[in-house]
Amino acid sequence: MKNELDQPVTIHWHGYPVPVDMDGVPGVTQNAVKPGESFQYSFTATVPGTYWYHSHYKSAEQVDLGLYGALIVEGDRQTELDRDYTFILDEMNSKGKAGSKGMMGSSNDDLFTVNGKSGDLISAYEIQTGENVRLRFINAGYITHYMNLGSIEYRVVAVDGQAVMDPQIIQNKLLPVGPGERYDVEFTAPDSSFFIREMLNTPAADGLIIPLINRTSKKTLDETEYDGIFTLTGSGIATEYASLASNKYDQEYKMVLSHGMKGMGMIYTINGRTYPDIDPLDVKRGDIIKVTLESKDMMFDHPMHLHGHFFQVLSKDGSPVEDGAIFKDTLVVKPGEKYELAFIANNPGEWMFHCHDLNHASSGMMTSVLYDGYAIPSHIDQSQPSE
Ligand SMILES: [Cu+2]
Repeated sequence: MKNELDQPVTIHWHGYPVPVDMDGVPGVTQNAVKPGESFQYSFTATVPGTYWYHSHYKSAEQVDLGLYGALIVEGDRQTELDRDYTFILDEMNSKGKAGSKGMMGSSNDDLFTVNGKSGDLISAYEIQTGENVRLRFINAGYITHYMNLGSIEYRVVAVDGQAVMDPQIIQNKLLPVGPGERYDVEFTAPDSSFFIREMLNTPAADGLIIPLINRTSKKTLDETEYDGIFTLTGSGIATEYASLASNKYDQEYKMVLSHGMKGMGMIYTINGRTYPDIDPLDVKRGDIIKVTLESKDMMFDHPMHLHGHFFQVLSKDGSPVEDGAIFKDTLVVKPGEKYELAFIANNPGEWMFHCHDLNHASSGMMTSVLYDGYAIPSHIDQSQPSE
């Protein structure tokens, strides 16, 4: 990567389990790459799935202004696909402003985009009757987008890059894609064209309509009603890893998420504190770790993202997730919700664990998972902003 910007930059490979020195966190895993300088990121692409990459330097500005892209690691089933489309969802400001949230969390963004485009500028994506189509949704923005896939029957075949073992047929349910999350869906192309629509009740949603065009058909599926929202829990799905649900845990941590005021601005807190004054989660290599994420924030969603690892969602609001092991790297914690997670400490280093509303991260909601015996290399200047 060569930095031709007039400010420093790094690249974080969101979701992909890279070695720690490739993780792209300034002041923790590397020095920010100064204007005119270069940095070589290298890692092996052995874990198939849908990931993305983005700046981790002043990311609330740099990601908001578009410094991101998709990272697709193709899997064994790639040859079975006739079409494979990636849709990166985002919100933008038509006046080109960054830092898109006001002090009280209200958004100034007036455009919803897919692959950087909105409204009539959105490309048409071709399908032909009977084709096996995969769509990869990635959310690079700050709010959950609720996608209506028309009346087609689809399967959610991967979540945050991780293959689902027994994907069930879903129909007339909105697909919610939270900040930082990825959902891969597959379907057999119908004998008609159809539209994918964002269903949030805001004018910006009207500009996020993705046409899937079947040129051999004159039919277009009607705009459909929907009767619910796809949820991970209770959908009879499971990813391919062995469940950690009945394990004994080597360490247990609790992270209470909230917000408050400091001076004239908002702060977003973990256990009442802001980064870097939050104790890291200390782990040893090989440990199985349990983390309770509890929102005592009655206003804001907090899409919590762990670098370098996949975690299993064990329970939500006290009810165990019984349909199998769901492994993710980003989890939207809505106001008042409580989740239990577990992960295996299998990637030594220091790894950020933060809110992926990047304004919340830069205003305090960030901590790290720190391996026993690991220290930040001495050549890294720890005074740099890490978010
Ligand atoms: Cu947050």
